[in-house]
Amino acid sequence: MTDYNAIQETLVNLDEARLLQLVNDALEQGTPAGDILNKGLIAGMDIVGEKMENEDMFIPEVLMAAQAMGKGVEILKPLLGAEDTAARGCAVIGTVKGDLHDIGKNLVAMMMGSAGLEIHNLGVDVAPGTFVEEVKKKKAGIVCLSALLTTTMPAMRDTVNAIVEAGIRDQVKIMVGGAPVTQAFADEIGADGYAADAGSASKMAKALSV
Ligand code: B12
Repeated sequence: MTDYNAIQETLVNLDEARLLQLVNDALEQGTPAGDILNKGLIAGMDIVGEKMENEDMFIPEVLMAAQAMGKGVEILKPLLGAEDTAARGCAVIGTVKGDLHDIGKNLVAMMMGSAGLEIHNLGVDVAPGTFVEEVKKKKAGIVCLSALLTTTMPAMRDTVNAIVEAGIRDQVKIMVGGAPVTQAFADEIGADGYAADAGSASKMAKALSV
């Protein structure tokens, strides 16, 4: 039986080598990659978030945890949700202006990629105009906006408005997500879809791209 608590604790304790060992051990035991991700790494990152809020962990430590998690995800990547490879369309994804959080956005990009979409990942701190340019350049059918801070949620609205002002709103579906984002907020800013996690995001993208 995989000890998910041990994976969470090693992430919180920033013991990267042990963390990667536990991830590999879990895979060898036949634990599904999605469970290791959700019950181990993401649950561990939630604890890191609580500690950050309570000032038990600080930015440099949170960054180290994020890096360790990233390496764990790299191990799991080839095993996560590889469904089919036929291209289903093209999606542009990025974290909005002012926001540097990219772990969740990269997970969404990875899951959508393995669901057969061609993904253009613009990175973090992406200005509304850059989203517009890239959607036009790539002729993307979907644009995905990620925000992890309440202070950067308005940049999502700015991006939706920029897409409308550029006259391309009817050519692209807009999906939004990130911990503080809700369905109500998505509706308010005029997005086409909201999903709470990478798995549902990938399903929604498939539905929107048909
Ligand atoms: C790691 C982290 C950091 C790292 C980021 C490293 C990196 N490369 O991403 C660093 C140290 C840089 C950082 C910095 C800061 N952070 Co920070 N950070 C976190 C932390 C602990 C984890 C975030 C994470 O990766 N979660 C794991 C992933 C898998 O989950 P996720 O991002 O939510 O993504 C999932 C879903 O939301 C969804 N999703 C995500 N994007 C999208 C997009 C679409 C289209 C869809 C459909 C779905 C979707 O799918 C994902 C996968 O399932 C959170 C706490 C938390 N529990 O969220 C705080 C947190 C987000 N940070 C916070 C803060 C305050 C900051 C700082 C302002 C701190 C400071 N004083 O400097 C800075 C801001 C820097 C900036 N300008 O962006 C606060 C935000 C509070 C708020 N309500 O606004 C949080 C909540 C911590 C807290 N409890 O106080 N942080």
